[in-house]
Amino acid sequence: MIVPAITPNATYDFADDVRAGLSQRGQKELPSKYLYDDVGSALFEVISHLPEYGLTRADERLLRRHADEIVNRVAGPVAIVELGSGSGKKTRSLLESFSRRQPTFYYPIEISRAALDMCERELRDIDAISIVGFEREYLDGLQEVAAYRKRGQHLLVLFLGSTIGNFDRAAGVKFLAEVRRILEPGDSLLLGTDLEKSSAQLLRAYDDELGVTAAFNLNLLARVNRELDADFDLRQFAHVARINRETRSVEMHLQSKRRQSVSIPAAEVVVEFLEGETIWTESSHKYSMEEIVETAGQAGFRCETQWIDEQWPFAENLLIAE
Ligand code: AVI
Repeated sequence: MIVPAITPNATYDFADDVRAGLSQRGQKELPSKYLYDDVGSALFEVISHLPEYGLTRADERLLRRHADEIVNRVAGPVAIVELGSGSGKKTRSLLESFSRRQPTFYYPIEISRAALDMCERELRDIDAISIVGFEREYLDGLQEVAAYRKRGQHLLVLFLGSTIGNFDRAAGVKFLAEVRRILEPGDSLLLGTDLEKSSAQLLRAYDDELGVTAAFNLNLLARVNRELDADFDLRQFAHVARINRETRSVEMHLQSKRRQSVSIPAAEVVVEFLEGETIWTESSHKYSMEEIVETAGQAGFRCETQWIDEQWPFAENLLIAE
């Protein structure tokens, strides 16, 4: 069953963020959340099928293999809230297992309307699962769901696909602590985290041969053109993936191929680029197993179980709110 999605109540200001990120001194940057408009979400879906990018498939394999065990470890009755559902495909096996136990509400929370639509289409055939989508920022959506929880009902929050890796480590702990504040003791959080791996493997994953990740990254400039009337010449920027050893992350940048100036009328700014200068668009932090336990503890969770994929270093972590 699908209940119509709840539409946005928060307007985050794309123009302000673009102006601030591109006019700051030093490293220019654009927030990675803006990678996911309709085109970006569709390109990310393609990335998840690329042979070089094993992350999403590892996440799906773990959820498929351990779905029943996860359900058994989560006390019921339970409502499931997913922060950033994407297409919803990887959540299917878990929802099917829950639906065998009892009728369950599933609340996907997404800032992308297109992703929410895709998710609802993908999962609507599962019996005994009622889907209510929220077009919201993660914490706003979680707060709303938590406010309406029924007495005696537990929440299981899903934060899969290593989206936590797109926060820097301190911001990751802060975000988990905010999730914890909204939850009650005994609620759970299933956290998917990509684990450390070789630089060569990471560079292949974030700079694939077909150029899909390059298109995903460059679409951010195309989005600024579409939505803010800018005149970025996409052919004059190149996608670059870099390893940052200090932060144990892989970074995506857009590098200016020449000295150029770009006008962004709706953000009331003209931006000057030097040849070789970059816009930092995303970091994907990689975790160690011990670090996840520690991070969970700092945020007010106990790590109950960790499952690891054998083909692509990735961990599914079941955390319990203390
Ligand atoms: C969504 N997120 C976890 C992806 C990642 O691996 O950091 C986004 C992505 N960026 C480039 N490829 C995939």
